[in-house]
Amino acid sequence: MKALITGITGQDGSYLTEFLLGKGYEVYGLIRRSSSFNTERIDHIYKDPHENTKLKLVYSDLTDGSNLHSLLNGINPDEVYNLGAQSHVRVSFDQPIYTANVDALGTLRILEAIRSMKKPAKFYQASSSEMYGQVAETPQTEKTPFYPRSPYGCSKVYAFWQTINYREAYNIFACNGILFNHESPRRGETFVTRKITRAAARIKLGLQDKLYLGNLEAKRDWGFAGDYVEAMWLMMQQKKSDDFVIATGQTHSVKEFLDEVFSYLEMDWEKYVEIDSRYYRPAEVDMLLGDASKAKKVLGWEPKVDFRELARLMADADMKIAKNEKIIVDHQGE
Ligand code: NAP
Ligand code: G4F
Repeated sequence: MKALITGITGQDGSYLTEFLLGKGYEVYGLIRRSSSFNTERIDHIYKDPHENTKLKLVYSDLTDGSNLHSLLNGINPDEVYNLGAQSHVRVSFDQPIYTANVDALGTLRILEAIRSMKKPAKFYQASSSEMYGQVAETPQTEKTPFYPRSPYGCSKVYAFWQTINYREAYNIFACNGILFNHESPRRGETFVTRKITRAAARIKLGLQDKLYLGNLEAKRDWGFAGDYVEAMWLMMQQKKSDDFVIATGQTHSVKEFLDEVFSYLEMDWEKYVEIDSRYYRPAEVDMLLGDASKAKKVLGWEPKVDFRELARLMADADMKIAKNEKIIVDHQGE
């Protein structure tokens, strides 16, 4: 089996690559040209002599339709996982048009490329709980109406419906995974959980004094990224394509995440955290809580890592990084 992943250099792309290689897939990943290295999350796979023949990286971009068209027709993958996106909600308010170009139209460009294939590949779209925005009901299911609250959320709603439209209009196997927030030690450092675990570890070792955050009352249904990529693959193995909510069924505030991490590292977060209005959003999503009953029933999927374990595994990983940083700082001071 041959899979193509957009967004392979991101958090989910790296876990999904490991997962698919483990299943014997040949994996093609689209990477963007960058002036500095951007393959840190997959370097360990690429450099592994057992895996590097089965992982191939090709340059492309979701804004480049003709390139996507020739790549897909040249590679002829069986499955396409569209994980590439400008994925930061706060940034989408600063760059709404770019975000729509990549997240909304980028999805359409991939779908058009798939439609042009002799044997159209199966398609997975990385849809998001951010589409529920100002939630119409709690918990949120596949039937809950969307009310996006950001340019990112609006772009993902567009991509969600285009995915369904290509399924219905052209009979393409196209599914939406509506994933609630999922985190890991590979999470980007500007998302709130990782920002907290990075800072807490550095504060613990005296490398940093303060942590500046925005809205601490927001609540999210946080799961572990490693668990969630399995659900993506399971959706692609069904007889019929469909849409699934993937979530833990528990919601916690940013404050609770702070409590969990700082108390694990034996510190009181209130001594270090300060509020900076720059991190507030023009419109906020106050609370998300997913109901993954359909995925449990149809896919047989279950989350394995809970909130406490997630906070601790991220804190442990960031303590390791901070210890190395401390050695360098101490060495420079000698
Ligand atoms: P991430 O770490 O931010 O990774 C995003 C990936 O998209 C990176 O590989 C990035 O490449 C790539 N990308 C950005 N702009 C691109 C463009 N113009 N063309 C091609 N690739 C581009 O995101 P993630 O957390 O892994 O999330 C994966 C997907 O799931 C995203 O679509 C996200 O919106 C969605 N999602 C995430 C969550 C979550 O909680 N993590 C929940 C629901 C949905 P560079 O490395 O070069 O920047
Ligand atoms: O970690 P966040 O930036 O994640 P957010 O906005 O929920 O988006 C993530 O999850 C979505 C799924 O629902 C994905 F689709 C999306 O791609 C992304 O992965 O913020 C979480 C909450 C927000 O309410 C935010 O206002 O934390 C609050 N927050 C408070 N202080 C902060 C901060 N968020 C960030 N990034 N930085 C802060 O300093």
